[in-house]
Amino acid sequence: MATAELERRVIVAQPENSETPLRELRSWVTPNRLFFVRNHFETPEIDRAAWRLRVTGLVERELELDWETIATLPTRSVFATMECAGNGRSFLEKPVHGVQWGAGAIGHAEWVGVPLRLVLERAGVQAQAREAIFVGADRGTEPDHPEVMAFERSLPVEKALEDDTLLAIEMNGEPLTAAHGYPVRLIVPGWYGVASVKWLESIHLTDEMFHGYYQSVKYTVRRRTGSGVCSEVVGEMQPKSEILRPHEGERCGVGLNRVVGVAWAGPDPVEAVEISTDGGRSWARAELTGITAPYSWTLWQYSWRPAQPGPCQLMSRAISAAGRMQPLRHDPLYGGYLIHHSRPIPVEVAPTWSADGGDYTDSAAKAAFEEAAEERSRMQLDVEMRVGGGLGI
Ligand SMILES: Nc1nc2c(c(=O)[nH]1)N[C@H]1C(S)=C(S)[C@@H](COP(=O)(O)O)O[C@H]1N2
Ligand SMILES: [Mo]
Repeated sequence: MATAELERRVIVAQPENSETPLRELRSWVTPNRLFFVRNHFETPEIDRAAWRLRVTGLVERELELDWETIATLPTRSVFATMECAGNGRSFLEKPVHGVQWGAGAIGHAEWVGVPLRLVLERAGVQAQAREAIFVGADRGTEPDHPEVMAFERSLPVEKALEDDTLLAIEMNGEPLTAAHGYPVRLIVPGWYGVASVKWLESIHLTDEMFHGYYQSVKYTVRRRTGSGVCSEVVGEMQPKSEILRPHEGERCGVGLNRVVGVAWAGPDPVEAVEISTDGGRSWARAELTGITAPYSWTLWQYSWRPAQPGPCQLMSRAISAAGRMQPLRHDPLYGGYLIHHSRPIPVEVAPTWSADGGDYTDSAAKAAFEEAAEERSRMQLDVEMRVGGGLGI
């Protein structure tokens, strides 16, 4: 399929909540116009000439910076995968409230921006500051919050000061689009997308814990601790993988089939991907076919040669460099977030080898096809690599 025909898959039209067309992806980097959009409110219209970024609260000097001032500061490039914490919600056995995402609330991009640290150092963060609150320009209400509010999230000051926490101005070499946070958005690599506040307008330093709507009523999970269960704000992305092809219900054949997908592990590089073709009973290693780096998803493939026709359940699981493994079940304490368990993809293995839907019995044609399939699996990634200053690539 030609990339030009692809579009984001709309889940909610207004405000836009749309998915990356994951099944059709062919590239390591997700093109901007296909990159998923998660909006809580309508997209604000921002005039860059009038736009200012304010830094207030526990700082030596409050700042009001215009676009030109920010754009002349040194920049840094970080490749990072961004996933919405609610990605995959529609696959939960028990329906949970919220946007009913399929698998595509995720994308991978090169973010170029000014390290937030440079701006915070200009302001001079006071020693007692514990959190930085980030405020977006979008405003609206929620059913259980009828008063108009801004989209606000906080980070611990230490996280805000990390080199790779960016005030991003470019995405894949282009200025941010309105949908993705023009003119400036926060990027917190390795964390669920909710941390990366779009249309950033102000940053407020405080010595208190921030309990805004999007990190108390929404975007929190419960977690088991030694003594019970505690509530936690959604932060780092969990290890996860997706089978991109074959698609659910697709007809495969006895013989060579190429299973391809992506895997990611938040701040960790992916160490390995395992595949099961029997619904999770046995597992084999897939081949990582692309770059493995902190923050970035990794492409993988598996040459699958089923000997018998019949229905099959394909599953994949990611293992991070820190040894974290994607689980087989959703943790009910996570509710509608952190949905990162392996999901079986049912496919049908046809009795004869087939390509593009036709059945072939000619063994020379079959051998040529298998050779071409092997060849394709060695193909270069279709992105020009530029290695930037970030910890990720
Ligand atoms: N101002 C603002 N920032 C926001 C949001 C929002 O609704 N408003 N959504 C957040 C969520 S939940 C996600 S997953 C990411 C999505 O970023 P994207 O739309 O560029 O893919 O933006 C985050 N930043
Ligand atoms: Mo999200």
